[in-house]
Amino acid sequence: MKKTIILYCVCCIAALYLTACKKEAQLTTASADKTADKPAPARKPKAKVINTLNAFGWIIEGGDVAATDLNGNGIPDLIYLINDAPAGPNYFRYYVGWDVSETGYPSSVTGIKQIASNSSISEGAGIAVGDIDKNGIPDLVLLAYDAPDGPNNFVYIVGFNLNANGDPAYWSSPITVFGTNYVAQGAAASLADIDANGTLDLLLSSYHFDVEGKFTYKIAFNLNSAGFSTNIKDYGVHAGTYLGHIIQDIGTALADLNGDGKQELFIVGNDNPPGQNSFRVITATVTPTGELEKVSGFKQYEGLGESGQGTGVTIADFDRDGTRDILFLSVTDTPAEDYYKYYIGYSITWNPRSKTWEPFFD
Ligand SMILES: [Ca+2]
Ligand SMILES: [Ca+2]
Ligand SMILES: [Ca+2]
Ligand SMILES: [Ca+2]
Repeated sequence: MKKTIILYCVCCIAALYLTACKKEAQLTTASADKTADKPAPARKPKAKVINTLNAFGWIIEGGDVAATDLNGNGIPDLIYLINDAPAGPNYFRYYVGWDVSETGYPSSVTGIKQIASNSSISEGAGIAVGDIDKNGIPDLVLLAYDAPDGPNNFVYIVGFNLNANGDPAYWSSPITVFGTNYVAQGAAASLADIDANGTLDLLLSSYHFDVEGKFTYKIAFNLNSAGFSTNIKDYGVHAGTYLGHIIQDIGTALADLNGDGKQELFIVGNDNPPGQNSFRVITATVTPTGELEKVSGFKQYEGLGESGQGTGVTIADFDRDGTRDILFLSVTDTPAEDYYKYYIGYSITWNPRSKTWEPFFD
């Protein structure tokens, strides 16, 4: 009898506890509903639109694109870059497209700007924008991967304090960082505060060109106001980052997509077999010490053209609905002229089934 009473009491307590939990759960649901009650961003149907702009290059080895807001009106502007690599000295050539539409086409463009890329046998180029010297005005990193026989180097320059036209107040000296491999096809640069200490870090990467192509990278932590770092870490070849073995250039983008203080990384390769190209995309998360975790397999997206000599990727809220969107760009070679070709995927979201970050295409 005593046992039954005790058991009864235990059951009562358990039932009371469960009821309390239920109430708690209901409260949580109610407050979650309140958040969900906010009007959802209107997602207008948007077709995938392929934009084409002249790339103003002839023998291109690498290209990229960066979204920023140079004229300060809240509408993303794009900076388009190629590394023109004839025999002899190579040149960066870039221009700005102001105030792009929801599908990425600029309302107007600047003239072309040209500056030495401090390399002569380039394989790949990258662009990144961020406020390195912390004065509230965006700064520009232009990267070339110099790949002569023997040791290869990342060589970059920083244009500090861009005006609305995309011209910097001054350029840094060329900054050289030993390369990550000797047989590169493609390189990329991205800026973010990877170790979350309030100072920007520069991710420099290249793609190791062999049958088991691999992504290799370094991080230049905490760039100073002259644009260089005294703490560069080499992460070598990263296993599980095979994108293909006919990759022509790569692009990278960093953004903290889930708000946990760690940067998500997009690695985009332009796979260039005979015939139609494709974008191949791996996503990962970069830990504050610079290691990659949650590295996905590659997902293939529609390519642009049959000969991509440059690849770019950049993240911004292009349709201004409060979600981040991603732009994939190829610098496409034709016998006559070279073009930037690109499109946007919207509202980057975590796909728990494929364990990768993915945009939507309506
Ligand atoms: Ca703008
Ligand atoms: Ca600045
Ligand atoms: Ca930092
Ligand atoms: Ca958006």
